[in-house]
Amino acid sequence: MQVGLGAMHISWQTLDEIDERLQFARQVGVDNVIIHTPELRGDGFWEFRDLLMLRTRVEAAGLKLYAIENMPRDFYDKVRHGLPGRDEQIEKVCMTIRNMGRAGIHCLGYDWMLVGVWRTGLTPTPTSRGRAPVTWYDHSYAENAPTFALGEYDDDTMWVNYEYFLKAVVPVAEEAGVALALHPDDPPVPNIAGTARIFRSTEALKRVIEIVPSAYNCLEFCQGTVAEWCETPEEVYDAIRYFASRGKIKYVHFRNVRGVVPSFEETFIDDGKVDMLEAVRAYHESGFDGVLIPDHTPQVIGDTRWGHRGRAYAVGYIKALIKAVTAYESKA
Ligand SMILES: [Mn+2]
Repeated sequence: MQVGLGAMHISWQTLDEIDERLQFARQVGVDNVIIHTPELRGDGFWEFRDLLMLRTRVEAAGLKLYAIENMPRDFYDKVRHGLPGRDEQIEKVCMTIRNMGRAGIHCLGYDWMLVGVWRTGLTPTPTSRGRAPVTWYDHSYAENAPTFALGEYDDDTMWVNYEYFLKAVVPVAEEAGVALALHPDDPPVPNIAGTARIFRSTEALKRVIEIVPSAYNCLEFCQGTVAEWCETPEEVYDAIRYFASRGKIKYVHFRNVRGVVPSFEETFIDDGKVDMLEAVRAYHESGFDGVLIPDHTPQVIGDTRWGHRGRAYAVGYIKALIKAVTAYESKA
């Protein structure tokens, strides 16, 4: 189990900033990074050479490029929407996967949310520690959202389109040696803007790994999202054990929340409903050997827009938890 840092949106135009963030990651003891939606060149897919350059850039900072998280939405919008042209897009997604494998990048995180991640506020709340601005979601504020531009999508349609995609790409991922890692729907409510959000329960994630049984059909386990749908912390630890013991968790968005859908807020890593020490213990005991990353963090005084201080706090906390659990184990 190692610590990583992610959510670094990069483009070829902002590489200077990226080098600084990579250096920062290394300074606070990070081993791996997950690059979020890199804006590389390429017509609907990523080129081998650009992927390789991305990897060597990360490695030059003393880090490993563990995964790329999220392709541009227009790489597979027709696939997610079930529209004509989806087969051509799937072929290009397969080219991206093959090029990643050739470039030595072995994990691709993705999601299946038609309207993306939603929050209804980024403010201090009555319960946020030190009145830190946190992101929160209260479904009552989202109920009047206008219907998605392409119309309504129900659960069955979403599942059919998803299965079509998964069955086409997993065999290619196996050949390429690139694990596909699905992020659950955040927030995990049944519907936003007329679009069903199918990955909103532990049962749904179990179905995902059963559709195409493969070591390369895996999860980007957003523990924060899982906690958003679990009434109790014990349900979170059980989900960790279920998926980690089956080798299905490639990496973890290791963050904490208060509340449960339809209303929750993000918290500092040590201030939410999940005991993160118990969570790390569950990963460790289940044989998890991937990466924990902080995902997003609350805003603290004097921080940068990207959140250097908040992220450093979370990374330090995660490193200490890993140390505590592994030291505890070796003495037991
Ligand atoms: Mn997440």
